[in-house]
Amino acid sequence: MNQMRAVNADSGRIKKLAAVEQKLLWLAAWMIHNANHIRPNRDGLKVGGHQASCASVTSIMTALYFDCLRPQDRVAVKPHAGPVLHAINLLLGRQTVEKVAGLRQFGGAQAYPSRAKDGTEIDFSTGSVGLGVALTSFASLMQDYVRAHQMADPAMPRARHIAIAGDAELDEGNIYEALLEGWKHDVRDVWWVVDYNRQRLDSVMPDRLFGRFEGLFKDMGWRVITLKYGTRLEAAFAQPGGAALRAWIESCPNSIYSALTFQGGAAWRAALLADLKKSRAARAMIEALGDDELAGLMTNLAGHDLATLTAAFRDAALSDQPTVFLAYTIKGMGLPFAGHKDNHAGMMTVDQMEAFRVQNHVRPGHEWDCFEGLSDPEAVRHFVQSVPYAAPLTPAGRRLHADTIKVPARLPQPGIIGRRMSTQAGFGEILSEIGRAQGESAAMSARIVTMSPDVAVSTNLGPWINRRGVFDRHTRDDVFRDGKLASAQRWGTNPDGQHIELGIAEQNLFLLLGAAGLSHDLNGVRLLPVGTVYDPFVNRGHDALFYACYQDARFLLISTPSGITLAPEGGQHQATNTPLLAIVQDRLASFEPAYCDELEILLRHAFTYMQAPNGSAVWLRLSTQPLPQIDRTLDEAAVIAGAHWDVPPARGASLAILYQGAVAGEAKAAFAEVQAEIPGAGLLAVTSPDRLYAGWRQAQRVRRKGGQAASHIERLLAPLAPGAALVSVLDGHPAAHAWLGGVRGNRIMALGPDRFGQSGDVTDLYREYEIDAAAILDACAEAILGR
Ligand SMILES: Cc1ncc(C[n+]2csc(CCOP(=O)(O)OP(=O)(O)O)c2C)c(N)n1
Ligand SMILES: [Mg+2]
Repeated sequence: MNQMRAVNADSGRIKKLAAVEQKLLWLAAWMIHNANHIRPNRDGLKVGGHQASCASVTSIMTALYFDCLRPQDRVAVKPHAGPVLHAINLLLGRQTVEKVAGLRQFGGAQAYPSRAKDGTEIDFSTGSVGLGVALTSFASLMQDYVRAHQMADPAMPRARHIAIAGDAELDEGNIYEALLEGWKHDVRDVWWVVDYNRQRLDSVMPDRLFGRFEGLFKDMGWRVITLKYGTRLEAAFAQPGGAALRAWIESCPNSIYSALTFQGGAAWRAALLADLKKSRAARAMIEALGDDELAGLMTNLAGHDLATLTAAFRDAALSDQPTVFLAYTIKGMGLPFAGHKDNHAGMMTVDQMEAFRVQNHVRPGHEWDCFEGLSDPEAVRHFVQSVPYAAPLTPAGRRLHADTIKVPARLPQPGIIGRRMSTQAGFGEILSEIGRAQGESAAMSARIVTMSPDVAVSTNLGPWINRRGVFDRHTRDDVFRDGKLASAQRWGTNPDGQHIELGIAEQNLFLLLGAAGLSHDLNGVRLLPVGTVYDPFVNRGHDALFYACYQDARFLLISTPSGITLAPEGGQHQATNTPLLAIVQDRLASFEPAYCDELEILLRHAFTYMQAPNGSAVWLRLSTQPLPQIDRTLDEAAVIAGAHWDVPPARGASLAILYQGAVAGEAKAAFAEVQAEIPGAGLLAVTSPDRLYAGWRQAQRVRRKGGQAASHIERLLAPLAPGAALVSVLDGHPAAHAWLGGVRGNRIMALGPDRFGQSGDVTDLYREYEIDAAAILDACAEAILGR
């Protein structure tokens, strides 16, 4: 009796889920249709959207959001299923009709889920395929980190981190880099649910890929759950003739299966009857079905079977082992182009949409009504409101609150003044001092978490790590230390450690920085993540850096050593483009100090700015070039705003030399000579072309709107004579400075390497790439003479 009741309750639940699934399929398709065919289109450009990709994953998302997910779970949804996610939030009352009717429109719901633009219901932005998937693994690692450090609210249950992935995302290499790194860190509470429709953008995938994934994931300690056939197909397989039917479908190539799905019942019948001549029972089974029933049976894959999906998710939820679900689906399921190989950007025509509307019992004018066309709308509404995920995580949405961490008025200072020292060494020493966790910096010290892709030692993190330890959920011994073998590094791991050591894959660094930099929102725990990487290899992880910034993750990136100053290492290690990346990257404030007193100011600023609601992530480009550290008093606000006068120009001066970073010595040497000829000349230390440029643009905007504003760089250059010459130099592409001539109409000679570097010593390379004192003097002469 009890069992009967349970079965009935379960079939009631599946029916309601099916109603929700029907509404999500309709709403997502309508959202895209509305954007493309109903809304006025001013410019005639294609709006776009992915009805087939949405339909492919609708059952999976129904089963997850309306059966399995708990409020604390965090989900990255494949980008082109954005409309399904918007529709889910609409059903849950967390999204407005106005926004979804404005899909892909300015101010409307975003094409791909966006934390920053769609608001607090989005856990992870997605768009560049593969990155969102991998991010879930790193977010889970960070959850373990804050829990191991007892920083998280103990009343908050552990979240599961779920990626709903397209199968083509598994072609992205960053997935496998993340898998390997996740294995090393023994990640848990991660699910990747793969919408296994065997279709990517261009075509159907080759059959040879089948079976590859399972082995790969298993090798990395993952549980692999293949969800292939739905309940109806499984039942058919159990009937007489079922074995032959199963054998047929198992050996059917993807392309033929897709084509038959598109063609429908009659085509299925013809193909099956032709191939199953020898199995009378199978033929009888097929002949007993009408065309629609046969098509329904043959496309009853597990990824569209709510009973199979929910049972699998419920079962898997009993363990925290990382789990991949390979859920077989059909791209475009339930829509006229289901299975067609060209359906990725395919869209229902106006006539097809009209037929779909009738099929869904949606009255004209009621297209956006969430429960329109259902046989028992009130029961479904009630069901939707009662599922676990419908309970709000916080009254304010899915972002948790974290207090800011106090940054001391001064960072602990190792004795820097009077030494010859590089900014990279200064960084290592200051961080090491912070690592003593004494006095005012103790609170901040506890929240810093460092990470590095196998360059922790060579970027001077070593002393910090020796103080604070390497993080791992499991305590592991340091064989060298315990064997009393001499080593400067103490690398035993334990759950209290504050450095996360990564393998060499730079994308993983930026994904981890991205995850750690969202910890305040995701875990309610403010962290101060610091990542170090060789400056040229920012390029290697650039997409993931872009991605982390797009999510508004907050972290401090230290790229060092940088430029051709890394002289003997040669060209591949000498990036000149990074100062330009630093300018153009939104939500990343970038600096390049020359001296350690500037560095101290900027580090302090970074720890503050990355916590500020209107702040951002911060990037410091450092160098191994030792410079004499002088005793002076700096204008901190100017250092942070991007430049300060080492030697202010006389009013009406005809020349200023500007320098950035490691070439300070060359600029100063040249300036000493220039001063003899032009006593009023100025010497400007540029700490951030990025901030200068942003400030200049901002002032322009204010002025354009009729306001009054002068940016920092405009004020700095104001004393110079109109048309005064500027000569600028940095160890990076000179275009980073060339724009400075436009601020007040100065003639500028911008120096910096603009070709690949090569091995050499600093003297030879600075000469060759024309950033030594002689080159600066030549440029001064040229600028003044106007030649
Ligand atoms: C890094 C990156 N490259 C290319 C694209 C363009 N793109 C968007 S979706 C897609 C194919 C996706 O196929 P799949 O993941 O299998 O999803 P499906 O639509 O089949 O569900 C491509 C190539 C992208 N968004 N990101
Ligand atoms: Mg696909």
